[in-house]
Amino acid sequence: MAARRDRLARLSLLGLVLLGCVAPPPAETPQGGPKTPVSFGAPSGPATRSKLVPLPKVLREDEGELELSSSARIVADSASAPTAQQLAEVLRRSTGFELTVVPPPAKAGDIELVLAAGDAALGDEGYALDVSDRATLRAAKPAGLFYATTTLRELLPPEVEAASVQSGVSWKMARLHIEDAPRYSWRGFSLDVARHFFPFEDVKRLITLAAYHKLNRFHLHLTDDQGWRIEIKSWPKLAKVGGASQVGGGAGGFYTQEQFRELVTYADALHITLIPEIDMPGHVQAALAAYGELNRDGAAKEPYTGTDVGFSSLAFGDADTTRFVDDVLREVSSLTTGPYLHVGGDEARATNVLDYKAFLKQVGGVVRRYGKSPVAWCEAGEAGLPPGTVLQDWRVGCTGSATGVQNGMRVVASPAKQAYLDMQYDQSSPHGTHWAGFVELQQAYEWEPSVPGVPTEAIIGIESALWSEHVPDRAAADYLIFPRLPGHAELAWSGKRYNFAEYRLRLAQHGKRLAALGVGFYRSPQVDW
Ligand code: TNX
Repeated sequence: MAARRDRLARLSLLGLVLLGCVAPPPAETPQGGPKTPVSFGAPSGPATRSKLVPLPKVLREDEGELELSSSARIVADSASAPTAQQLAEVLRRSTGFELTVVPPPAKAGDIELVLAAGDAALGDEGYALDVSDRATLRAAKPAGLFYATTTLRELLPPEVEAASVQSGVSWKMARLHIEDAPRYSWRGFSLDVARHFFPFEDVKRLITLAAYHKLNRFHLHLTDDQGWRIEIKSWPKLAKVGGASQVGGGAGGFYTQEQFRELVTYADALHITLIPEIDMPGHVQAALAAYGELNRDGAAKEPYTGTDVGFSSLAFGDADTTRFVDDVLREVSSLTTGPYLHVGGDEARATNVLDYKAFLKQVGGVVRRYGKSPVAWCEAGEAGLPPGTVLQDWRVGCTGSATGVQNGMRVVASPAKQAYLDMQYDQSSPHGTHWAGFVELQQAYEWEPSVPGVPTEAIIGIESALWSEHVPDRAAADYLIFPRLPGHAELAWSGKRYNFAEYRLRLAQHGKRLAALGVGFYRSPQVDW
């Protein structure tokens, strides 16, 4: 009966698809909509539209083109010079042009970057981009100017993203006017480096790719049962012992504080706030394995290399544990420039409910004392964390979000059925898992952030998450992250919701850019690549 209903639902969905209007997939269909690609012709609107992910708010195309030539310069005053240098670096690699950064005035054929406080209406992250006899990028703030440069890159042929000089490409873009600003202030991606360790260079590369998609939060899940990945000077065995394991028994690894600071600086330059997560009071076996004194019986636990969750817990009320929490949060707070510290709080099944609430309330105070604002998984919304705490809502029925919002917290949507990048696309995906279902591109794209009991104004954004129990390395990560992440980025950035039938055509173009960037993405059958 249920199977028949499901078939009927799919047939009527296919009917709508053939009529050219795609309804969102039924809420309870976990399989991601139709598998067979359907052709729809070119996306409506100007040709440039097909090149852009995420789509800007306003796009008007004019007659004619501007060709970037070897005599072009990047014109910037001192305030916009850092952004100009970043753009020059990208464009030089593939065009081979000199693209010197020079002060104003600009002339025909140049790229001109203007930071103008008078453009305050563009907001902190908005920008305007005009292509006429030159390209002019304007913003009120450096972040906006940076996003203008990512859009400019999309106007040029995909080869612009290549790491080496591309010969025989004419670097033309249409004359046009774009005005743009993001829908959400929180456009996040999270990477679990605890279950499988990802080397420093891999993390940097993913920060670069997140910034390219106009994301502005990069959350590192640094600690879990299987590994502790950040050096803590006052508790050195956390990284040395707790970091020497991972799922499946590999060597693991950790970041020194110096490396972590370098990641923070690197992300800052790309207008991304790095958010470290120290998951507590559950997900702590690696810490319990590093230090006997964190265990009630004084004996260090065995390292854990499996994939279960919810079995470990800190020992409450113990002086060593209190000192551990304080030391760790103090040291980690000192490493970031951003305001957030993620304290986890998920799946604490081995912790008694009253202890859980009291503990997280105390942790919230410690985070505040060290000048940061907590982020926590939605369960922690019940725990009396301070107002302003950001709750990350990940599962259906997590009532903590609604409670938290009543107490002045805000919510970021990370629904597993759409935003968990460790979910397989289908049965044949070589990596990932499927506890929340299979998540094909359409399902990852066509949804609206909403959390029961939470008013839409309290939802400040979305965050995609790559958990890594079943993601052993960078190639597997690329495959699962891309191309679902660009869809999430559009959802987070673009004010209006577009349908998959149109998006898939733009994504096919975007795939060429991902390929030029060296991303080994999944070539979903839902897109004609
Ligand atoms: C749930 S989401 C978890 C993680 C797992 C993930 C696997 C959340 C807050 N907890 O511990 O890695 O599922 O998909």
